[in-house]
Amino acid sequence: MLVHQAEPYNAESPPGALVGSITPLDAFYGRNHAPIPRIDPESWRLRVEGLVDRPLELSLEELRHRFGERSVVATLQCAGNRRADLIEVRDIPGQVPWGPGAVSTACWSGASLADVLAEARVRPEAAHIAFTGADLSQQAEPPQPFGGSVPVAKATSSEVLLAWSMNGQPLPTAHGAPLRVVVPGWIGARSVKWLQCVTALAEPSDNYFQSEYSVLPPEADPHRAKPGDGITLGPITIHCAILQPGKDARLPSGPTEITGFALAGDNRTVARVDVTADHGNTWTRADLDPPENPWTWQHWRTTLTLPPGGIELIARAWDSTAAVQPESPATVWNPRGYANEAAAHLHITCRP
Ligand code: MTE
Ligand code: MO
Repeated sequence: MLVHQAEPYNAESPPGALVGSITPLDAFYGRNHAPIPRIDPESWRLRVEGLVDRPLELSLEELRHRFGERSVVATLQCAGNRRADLIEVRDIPGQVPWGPGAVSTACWSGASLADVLAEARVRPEAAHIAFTGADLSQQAEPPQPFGGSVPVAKATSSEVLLAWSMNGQPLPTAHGAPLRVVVPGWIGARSVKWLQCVTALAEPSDNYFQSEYSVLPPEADPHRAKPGDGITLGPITIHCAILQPGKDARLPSGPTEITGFALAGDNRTVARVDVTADHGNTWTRADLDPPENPWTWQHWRTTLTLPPGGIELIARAWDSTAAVQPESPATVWNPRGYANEAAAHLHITCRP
């Protein structure tokens, strides 16, 4: 792991860990805003409340027995992934300088959130479902538990889980045990770990982190921004990464295999990935693995014949709505350094 911070623990997956369809538990990235809370799974209860006709309080055993287990393979990606490329455009103080490894894929298992909400009978005036974790973050003033919300339509989609298991193992403490939300296709921040409370609301969550995860205009001062000043992040957008060759690799010129993955946003699929080694004069279409589902990365590969010298490889992905990644991180720079959706760039050197 590439550890950015020991406490709270923030570490990205090394590139070699992202080549498989599923990321092993010990290589799955970790993103935390506070120390990992201590929870006794025996006395822990999930509360479901707010604009519901039947508030619930459920133990893990009750959740398992009343709702049964579903599994969904889904990629989680932090909205701060690839902030390092934005920092090269202009500094972003006080934020984790993530490289391209704040993204991983797991097979999540747990109860369908839709089933739990149906049991609680969400009232028609509820428009958002908020999640609150058990960890207290000092980043908020005064300190607050981590939380956020998604609209009712997303919360009641079949892919949204209250997960107690990851890759067939009990959910690790670092990833939210005893229970976490998994919101496939949305920024990682909405997949709240150490879940305590699910609340049906008329408005989005007023948790600090709901509005912190937003794109501010370039001239804004992030320390003075108020909720509503930015574009609140939700569904992720089309993204891709180059996995092979590695950054700054030195290799022989000639036919060279280039590999990577692409990830589409909520309910979209990856339509195409193109790669260039000549600044976009010619693009080669990569071979793309078929999608597992709309919420999981798709690996791709192609072979380019590379000349000797310094080379910049660029890969760009298109989604099923024909949205394409913008060329440069400068286009999308923002004061908190979120949602860097620019095309993947990588420098390598080829020997004659
Ligand atoms: N949930 C809680 N309770 N506390 C957190 O700090 N971080 C969020 C989300 N859920 C966070 C949380 C963010 S920003 C991301 S990207 C994902 O968890 C990361 O999940 P992981 O650590 O399991 O990879
Ligand atoms: Mo995140």
